[in-house]
Amino acid sequence: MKTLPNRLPPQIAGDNFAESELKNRCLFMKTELLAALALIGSASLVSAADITGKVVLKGTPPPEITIDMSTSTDKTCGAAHSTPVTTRHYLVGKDGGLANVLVYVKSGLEGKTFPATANEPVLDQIGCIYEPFVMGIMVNQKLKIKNSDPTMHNVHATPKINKEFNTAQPIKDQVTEKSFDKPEVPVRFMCNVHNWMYAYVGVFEHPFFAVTDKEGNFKISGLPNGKYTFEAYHVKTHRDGPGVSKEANVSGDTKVDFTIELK
Ligand SMILES: [Cu+2]
Repeated sequence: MKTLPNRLPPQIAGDNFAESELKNRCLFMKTELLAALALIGSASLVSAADITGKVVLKGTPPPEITIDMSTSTDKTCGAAHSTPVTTRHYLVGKDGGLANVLVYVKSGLEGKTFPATANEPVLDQIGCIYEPFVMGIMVNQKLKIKNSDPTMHNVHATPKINKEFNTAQPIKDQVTEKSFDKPEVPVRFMCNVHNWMYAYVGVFEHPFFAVTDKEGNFKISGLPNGKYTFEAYHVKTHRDGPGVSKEANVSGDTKVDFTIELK
């Protein structure tokens, strides 16, 4: 940057303005440059990788069970569906891809802390079914539990590590906010009014988790490079046990696939 000769006094007001304006602009450019350099520096220090993969089910799962809502005294549930509703134990897509599997970093992040993200995911009750069936949240992240039905639900979380709660939601569009302060995979949700209603929520100390889609695919974004153990947990297969784990050295975007075998 060329400095302005300041030994010569400005002759007119216009010159004076031009000089200070130029100084300001130079200062601004310098600040911008420093900010850009800082960004480049931090990006190279905490390079973040996307972990993608597929969870495949090996073996033939038992058929789903039809949920007969007509047995309930609550007729609003059955009326909400025009086709039979079944359990969602094993949703298998193309090439054996298994849906509703919680995939997450099980170890490798020790000593690091991650504050709960500000977004508030929704666990909905619609047509007397929890939606989604499986989801993940962070420790202390606010979870919105919603009743979209014109009937009463009784949201009952039955964790083993976290604090149990049991909340009636008698009004349509009622929302109750809850959170869990300890990691737990999974926290089971049921409804004390409709005995077929279940949902499973994984609670994690970090944001590196995902739930497989209907083709069994998942994506975990923004994981710093490092050595990790990943876990794929499926409610019906793994129940109270651990899921399937896999170690991976992450250096940039990495593919991690899992096979869950029925015994
Ligand atoms: Cu219910």
